[in-house]
Amino acid sequence: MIKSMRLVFALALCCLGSTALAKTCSYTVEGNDQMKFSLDQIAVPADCTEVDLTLKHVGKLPAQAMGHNWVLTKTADFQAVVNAGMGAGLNNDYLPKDDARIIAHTKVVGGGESATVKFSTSKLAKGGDYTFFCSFPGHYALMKGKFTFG
Ligand code: CU1
Repeated sequence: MIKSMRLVFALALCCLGSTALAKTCSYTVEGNDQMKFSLDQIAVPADCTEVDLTLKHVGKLPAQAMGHNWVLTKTADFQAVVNAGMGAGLNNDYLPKDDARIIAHTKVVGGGESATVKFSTSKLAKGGDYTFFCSFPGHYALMKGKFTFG
């Protein structure tokens, strides 16, 4: 009896421990018809193991005219990814295909729609310099912000 109690205790310790290690941190960013994001900065604490990011288009215009996505790259890669995505078209979310510089991205959404992306923070360096932006042609000038981890 005591042996089996010990086993249960050991199991509880094991599993409580592992859930405490996994931590999803959720963020919601709104985009509107004025080509603006609701946040210009996202600071993810070091204990987050996963980021769950939802982009909500609170405007009314369709994706063809005022589509928005949420894209994350290193700040050093941001301009090159914007340039490479410009001609990629709406069907490719205005992003170069299978580009390793893109850490995470949502699809392009229009007014009233939303999209979510989840990604592991193991892809991020603590103290790294990241930029999030919308890759719809021309939007990055206004729709961008600073993203930090740790
Ligand atoms: Cu946009």
